[in-house]
Amino acid sequence: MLKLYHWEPNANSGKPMLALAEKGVEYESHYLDLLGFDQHRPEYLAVNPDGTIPALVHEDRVFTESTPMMEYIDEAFAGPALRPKDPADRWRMRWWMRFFDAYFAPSLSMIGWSVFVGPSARQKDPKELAAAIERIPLPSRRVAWRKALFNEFSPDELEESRRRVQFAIGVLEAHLAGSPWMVGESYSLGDINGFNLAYALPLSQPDKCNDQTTPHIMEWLRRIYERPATRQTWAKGRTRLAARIDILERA
Ligand SMILES: N[C@@H](CCC(=O)N[C@@H](CS)C(=O)NCC(=O)O)C(=O)O
Repeated sequence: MLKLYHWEPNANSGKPMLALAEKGVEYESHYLDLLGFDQHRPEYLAVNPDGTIPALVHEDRVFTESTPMMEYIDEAFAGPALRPKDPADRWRMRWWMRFFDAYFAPSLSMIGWSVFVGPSARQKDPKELAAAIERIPLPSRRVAWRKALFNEFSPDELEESRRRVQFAIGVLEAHLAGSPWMVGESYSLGDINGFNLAYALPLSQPDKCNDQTTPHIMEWLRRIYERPATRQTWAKGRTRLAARIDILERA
């Protein structure tokens, strides 16, 4: 049986969820509450010792890292192809995915952790929080949690993230003005990757992403939102994070 350990359909967890839905592949869903630190519990560390989400288990092998995980899903299962055949187009798709993962995501994530994850998790008992931080296996994630929980992102760091988000939105808008999808004429993992990052931009960055300033991004987001696989995937969301997708409903 195929198992996916995931949180909300959002960012990294949403990538394999959406890829599996597009291919029509059934899986056993294991929802982990990221804000409840389920990802650091021993049961999950036995699956992914890094304590990060998502993780896919197929035929007793564990797959981590959401972007190569999507490539595995596309390759290993039947269903519509989610990668272009042409080698240059495939390179271009990976180029976009690298841009999303290495440049856009960390900046957007820092803003998200400072305005959503930190304040939401801070509601818990401070002793419980300190113990939860101690259980985090990866030092880099421990630092990220500490910064979010104790509001330690510096104004300079946040400003630089906002600048990068603005830059990335500009790059995306310029590209989509000349192309319906991230690569060529068909929907691919590049779009799935970008959508998971960008679906809530009109809500989280309303001054930077809106119908007037970025009409091509808005149209691309709405087209992806209207796909049955996207509807089905976001219906699995349990919190107001995933519910933000309603912003893409056409008036
Ligand atoms: N590069 C990894 C990143 C995984 C990751 O950091 N996931 C976040 C959620 S989007 C996480 O598990 N955070 C929980 C934590 O750090 O405790 C991937 O793409 O799968």
